Amino acid sequence: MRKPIIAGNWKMNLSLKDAVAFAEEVKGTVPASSKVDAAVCAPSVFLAHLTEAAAGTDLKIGAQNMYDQESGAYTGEISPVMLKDLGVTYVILGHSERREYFGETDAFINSKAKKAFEHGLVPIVCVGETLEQREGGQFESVIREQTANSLKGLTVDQVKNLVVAYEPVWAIGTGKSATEQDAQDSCKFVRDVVAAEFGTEAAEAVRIQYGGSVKPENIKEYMAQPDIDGALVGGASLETGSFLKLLEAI
Ligand code: G2H
Repeated sequence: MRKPIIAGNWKMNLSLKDAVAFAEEVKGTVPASSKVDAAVCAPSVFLAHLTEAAAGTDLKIGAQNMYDQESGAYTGEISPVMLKDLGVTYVILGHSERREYFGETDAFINSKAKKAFEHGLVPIVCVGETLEQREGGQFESVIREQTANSLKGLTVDQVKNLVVAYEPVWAIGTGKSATEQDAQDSCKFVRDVVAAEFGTEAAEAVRIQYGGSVKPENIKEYMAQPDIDGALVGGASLETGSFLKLLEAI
């Protein structure tokens, strides 16, 4: 049985004061990590404060990005060593906003995923098609390529331990969520690609999240699907009440 994982993706939102207050408020209330993995992926400038606030609790902290080098002349970048040093657990890689606005490629995301593992971070690797690609019948080729290329060269054990977030770009922040059947079919397709590339053992173990306008009102339907193991949640993870409701629905 795969353990569910609910991760908030705060994107570029909240103030430091709000972020710390959030962690203080939810850290004692999140369900036990034996039942569900609960995390918030925060802007990097909040991470040190959040890992300190949530230390020793079942609320885990994630970053939203990292660079694929340990250190050096990379102005403005953040290394996996730094994230690990702060007590960060997860790192989102290849979110569609990074692919779209910052030109991130599968090869770059793949390089980051390898570095994340080298330093003991758990990558949440994002894949997803645009509306144009879906309507143009390219769903399968796009998702196959993104999944296979982003995970290329990882070991079976690494694949078993990472998280893939399937997020259709047309459902992100738009309020237009995929139907639970569409989300299930897409997550199943991702799992089939993992099986083809890494074998059935890896495919059975890898956790696949659905993301895109998930909220307390619709999370139960998604979580009831056999190939959906959790959710990557943007807007609905910004307030403690709704974040806790998402977890209670598991
Ligand atoms: C998709 C998701 C979080 P939202 O980007 O990764 O955001 O839930 O606001 O659609």
